[in-house]
Amino acid sequence: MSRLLIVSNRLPITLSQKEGRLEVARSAGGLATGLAGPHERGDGLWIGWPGDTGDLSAAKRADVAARLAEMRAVPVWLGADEAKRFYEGFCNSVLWPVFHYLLDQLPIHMQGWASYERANRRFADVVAEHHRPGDIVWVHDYQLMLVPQYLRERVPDARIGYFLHIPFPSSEVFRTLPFREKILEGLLGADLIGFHTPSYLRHFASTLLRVLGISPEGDRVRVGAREVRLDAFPMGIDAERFSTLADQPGVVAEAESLRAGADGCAVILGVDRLDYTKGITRRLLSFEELIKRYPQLRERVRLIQVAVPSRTDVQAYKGFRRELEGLVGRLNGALGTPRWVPINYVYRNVSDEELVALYRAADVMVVTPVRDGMNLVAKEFVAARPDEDGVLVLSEFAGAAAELREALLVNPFAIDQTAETYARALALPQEERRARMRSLRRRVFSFDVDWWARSYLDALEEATAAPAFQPESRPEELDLALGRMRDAKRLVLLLDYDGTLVPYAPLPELASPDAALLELLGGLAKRPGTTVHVVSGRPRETLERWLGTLPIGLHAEHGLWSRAAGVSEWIARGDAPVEWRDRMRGIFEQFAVHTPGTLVEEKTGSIAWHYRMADPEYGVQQASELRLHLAALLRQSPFEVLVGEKVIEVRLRGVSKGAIVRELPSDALVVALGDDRIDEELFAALPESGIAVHVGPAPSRAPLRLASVLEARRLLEALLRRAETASRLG
Ligand code: GDG
Repeated sequence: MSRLLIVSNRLPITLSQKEGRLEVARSAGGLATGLAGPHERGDGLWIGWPGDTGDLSAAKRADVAARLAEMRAVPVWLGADEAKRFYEGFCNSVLWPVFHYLLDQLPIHMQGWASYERANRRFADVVAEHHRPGDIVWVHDYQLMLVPQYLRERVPDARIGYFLHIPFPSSEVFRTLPFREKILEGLLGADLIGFHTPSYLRHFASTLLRVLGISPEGDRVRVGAREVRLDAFPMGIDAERFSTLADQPGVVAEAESLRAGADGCAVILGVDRLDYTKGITRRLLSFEELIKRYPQLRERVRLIQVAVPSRTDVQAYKGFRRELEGLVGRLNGALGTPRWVPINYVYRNVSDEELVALYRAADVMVVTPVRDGMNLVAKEFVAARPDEDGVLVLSEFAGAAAELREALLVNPFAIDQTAETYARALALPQEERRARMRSLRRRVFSFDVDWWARSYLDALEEATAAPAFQPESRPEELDLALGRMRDAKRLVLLLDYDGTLVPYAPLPELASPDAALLELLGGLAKRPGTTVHVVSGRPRETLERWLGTLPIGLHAEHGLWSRAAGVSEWIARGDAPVEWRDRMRGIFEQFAVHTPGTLVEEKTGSIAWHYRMADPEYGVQQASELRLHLAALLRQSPFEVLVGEKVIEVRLRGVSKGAIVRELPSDALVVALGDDRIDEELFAALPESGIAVHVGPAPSRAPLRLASVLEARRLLEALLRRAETASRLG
């Protein structure tokens, strides 16, 4: 079985000083319990920051590392200042608010990016030091989004999974981050990227398209020659543990005592880290509204709000705490009576037993974050109710709402409606409470944390079992092909233009050849026994203007027109009927008008609609619409539809790049280079002895593959030099 290396910002271990000695203890959190099993199995490791240990001496560090090693934990040491800039400065002051849609919490100057990069680099280095071939690496959360890429750079064939515990926001919000491209590239180093919900996955996919121009296909994205899978894995809890704890006599007694202490009041409970994402302010205001609307509830209901201290050094959290405590005071003053304190506010950590007793004592549990990746508290409440009673009021904006549909769902921003939902929850008949709770419990027990870890790791195993995409050709393979080209008495080069000899430009007319390319093509044409052809989808005029003075064959409009080397006359392979062309033009122009940023290009034998500059998502949508429309329309016509790289083209049937191959001398070695779907026609038409070379990451039938235009040019340049091997091409 493969060894599992878990990587998270914090180790699941607490270090503390006792009488001058460092104590090391396991901590409980959701991730720690959930991954304890997989961590124990095999001889896996857990790699992470051991927490703020001050600046330890080298000897003390070695001592701590040895004690951690007994627990299979590996520390990543970060200097105290560096850790502060990285964790408090960047992770919690910049990434946290952006990913939770709270841009008003952002400092004007987003500081700490360099520390974030350095800390991520440090984590990746430690992982790489411990990595053995075959290991599975599972990286967690927003603090470590660059680790997959950095680790991939150090260990190219590592098997890397990543899981995001917080929401992935809409691209409209994500793209406010100045380092947005780098973050996405960091994540794409992984083989599998997991999210809590399908909607975060959807946001991520659309962000990839909008920010990096990469379009995911179904559940996968192609990145160079690699494939990255995307999927949703809603995290669960250790439901059995919470349920058992809730039935312990001590906990049952504590729950009863809490109820007795409530003086006959119904108990509404909130438990959260003190964080501005958890919706505590609006929750309190909804409670105020409840009392105002239903005065009969005065002295009959109480809100217990546990706020657990969190990120106390971060400025926004200090301010939030002051604001919240002011509000609790104001509301208790305004609503309370001499016999009744409506809001019981507790600011401290509680033990597991206290927590579960609170869950058990509550009539209504209010989990109303304004945004939350999942929210485990909601699931814990359900698990802690073996009595099948209690009502869960849950925010639509918590990831948990995607699963816990039997809760009373609320929009926490709608304060009046939330107040009404509280009233409804308090009045819910027992039968309905039971029916809802039973169903919730089934779900929380079936999809628990073990299920989560297992399903993620199974998917990661599968994703990394075999490379699904053709990798770039190895230097030895290229050397072999180069050798054959050098030895050939007659060599014919068929070269696609855009995406093969020059990179794509936003406007077709901007992709003119540079001096180096003209020199390269000229040089190849002069090479003994060599004939060069540029085979493009472009119109004759453009090819003539850009390449017309070179002694090479030119083929325009995907082979409709050809002009032999040194000849000025173009020969056509077909004729487009006028009435059809007018109809096509009408349709294409309509799409261009309704899709901003697109344009129609008219050639003699074809019409093309380019959508490279359109809104990426809308462009793809419109393109598929246009394709469907054309496919139906052209069934009985002399035209056919071609789907290219951000272009849809209608051309005369029977015209193809492949037609050119049939006219070549049979004793020549034919080598074709292309990047586009249309070039596959060329590859398919090559004689058996021919060599097809695909440029770029798209799937292709070509047995040889180069990463980019740069590599393609290097291969051709090597032909001009004797005896140079591909291993030295760069
Ligand atoms: C992030 C995402 C996502 C808290 N205080 C005490 C205590 N806790 C325990 C709770 C619960 C956990 O901490 C909090 O988990 P949440 O899911 O509610 O929220 P975050 O801490 O924000 O966690 C979140 C999660 O990652 C997992 O992916 O769900 O959306 O933000 O388990 O019980 N437990 C005890 N005393 C406390 O004082 N015993």
